[in-house]
Amino acid sequence: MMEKTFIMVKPDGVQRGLIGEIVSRFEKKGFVLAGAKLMQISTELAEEHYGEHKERPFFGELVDFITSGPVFAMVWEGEDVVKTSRHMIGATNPQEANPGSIRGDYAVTVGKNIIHGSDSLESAEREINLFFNGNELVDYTRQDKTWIY
Ligand code: RTP
Ligand code: MG
Repeated sequence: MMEKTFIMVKPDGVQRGLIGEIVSRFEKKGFVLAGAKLMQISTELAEEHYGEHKERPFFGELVDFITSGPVFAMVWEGEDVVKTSRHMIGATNPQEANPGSIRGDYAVTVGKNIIHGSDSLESAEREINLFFNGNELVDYTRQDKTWIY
């Protein structure tokens, strides 16, 4: 099923120069970039985005971290992209993330795990609407589509 998901390079990934590497992985996989922007997240947006974790002990740190520097927000499109991108990202705790996954290859601690990806279709829709206006997303066909599907 063709889906869209929200992917974000977190402030640690931006500072460590990993935007290009992460874009490259999704691009080479065959997913289609529908929108992207470098931005500074406000506290309000951070609290809304991570609202499901409001009661968790790490919520304050999580909001402080995600607002501590610019992030690179993206929308990627493709068949089963929500689930597949979670595999590409790897386990939340990089200690458990498989080598070959983004967190497995580049991150060490759970608090600085480089990248965010929506965990379900519903989250993807919610997060895309939270971070992007409709006119910031582009609908087009990649020339290699018939070699991927
Ligand atoms: P994300 O939402 O950032 O993509 O990460 P995720 O789905 O893999 O994990 P989630 O459970 O949604 O947790 C969100 C972020 O909170 C931080 N966290 N810290 N100290 C802790 O035990 C702890 N647990 C989670 C992580 O940075 C995680 O990405
Ligand atoms: Mg999550």
